Amino acid sequence: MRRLALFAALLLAPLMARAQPVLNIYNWTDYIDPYVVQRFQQETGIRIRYDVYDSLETLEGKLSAGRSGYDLIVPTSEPTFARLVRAGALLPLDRTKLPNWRNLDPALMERVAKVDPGNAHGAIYLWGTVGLGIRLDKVRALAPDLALDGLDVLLKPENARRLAGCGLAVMDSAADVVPSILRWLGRDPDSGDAGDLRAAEAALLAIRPQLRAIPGSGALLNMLATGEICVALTYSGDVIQAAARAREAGRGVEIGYVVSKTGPHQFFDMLAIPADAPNPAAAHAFIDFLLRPEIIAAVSSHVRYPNAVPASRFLIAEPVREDPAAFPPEALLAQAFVPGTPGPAAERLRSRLWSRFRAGR
Ligand code: N2P
Repeated sequence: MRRLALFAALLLAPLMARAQPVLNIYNWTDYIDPYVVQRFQQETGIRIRYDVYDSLETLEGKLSAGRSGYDLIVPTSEPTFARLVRAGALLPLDRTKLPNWRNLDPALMERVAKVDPGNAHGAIYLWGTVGLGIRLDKVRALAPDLALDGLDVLLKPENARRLAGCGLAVMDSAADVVPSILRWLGRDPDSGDAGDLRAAEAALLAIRPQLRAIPGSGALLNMLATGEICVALTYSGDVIQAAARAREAGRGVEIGYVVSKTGPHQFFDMLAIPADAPNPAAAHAFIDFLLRPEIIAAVSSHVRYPNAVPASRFLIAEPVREDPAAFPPEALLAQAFVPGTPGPAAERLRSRLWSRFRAGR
């Protein structure tokens, strides 16, 4: 009898493994708490396959090829999510499968409804700003008189020249860098005007010889954490994660986060399901799981980005919740701008600008 049971188990195991539902997630690097992934798998028996990208350009490239095979993606509200909504590339969400939708902050959801009427295709996952990660110990030693209070630290060529020795970097993303450059120049961050974009290109090329790298945001986080670079333009939570890792390593690397004095670039990243997702039911289950206050609080505590579930606020680890770099004060947010979605002509100019910047000419 026992032998028969063993035989049956051996025979059935591969069949059962094949029947196990799978959820294919495509998310940003360093943008979830692994415990949350594990807990979802345990609770539901759904197996998660998890891939990562570290720029909107990579995400858009993958999706535009079609049949990505993903069930859940995390595009920024503008430009990527807006374009996908417009192209009909996302599945309308079934709210009857999302009881925790009511936990979302209506005021924040209203802001992204601009590109997704009625919030039909996406829920806000996390949000943040773009600014400078600065290795304070090194930069203070190299330039004690330099005010560390805005993008000038990197974008003024004379500052870049002074600091070049300790390693400067800009993340590799036209979509998430160009708006801050335009704003720093006092121009419209969404401008598609050829003159404005030439000015942005000139500003980037002026510091290009001083840059050690133009890495993807994921690689940049690591370079910042190890102290390999000392000033970098990237995403808020990535800098705060790098700072935490550097502190834990205990080698004296001290990292701070600084945003533009004239108002930072703010972004909202959306949970969305591709129209051709193989397993939309599992994707709905995962979105609803993430919208539980204690789950999204675990995510925010781990990755150091705020979310859109107000009831999670006091469940977030105190050092993260109390960190103004992660949770910017209202006065700063009032000055922030959320970039729009460039049309095809502006997009072409931008991507040419970006290739020339990368090539350094
Ligand atoms: C996570 C970066 C996500 C923020 N590493 C970019 N929208």
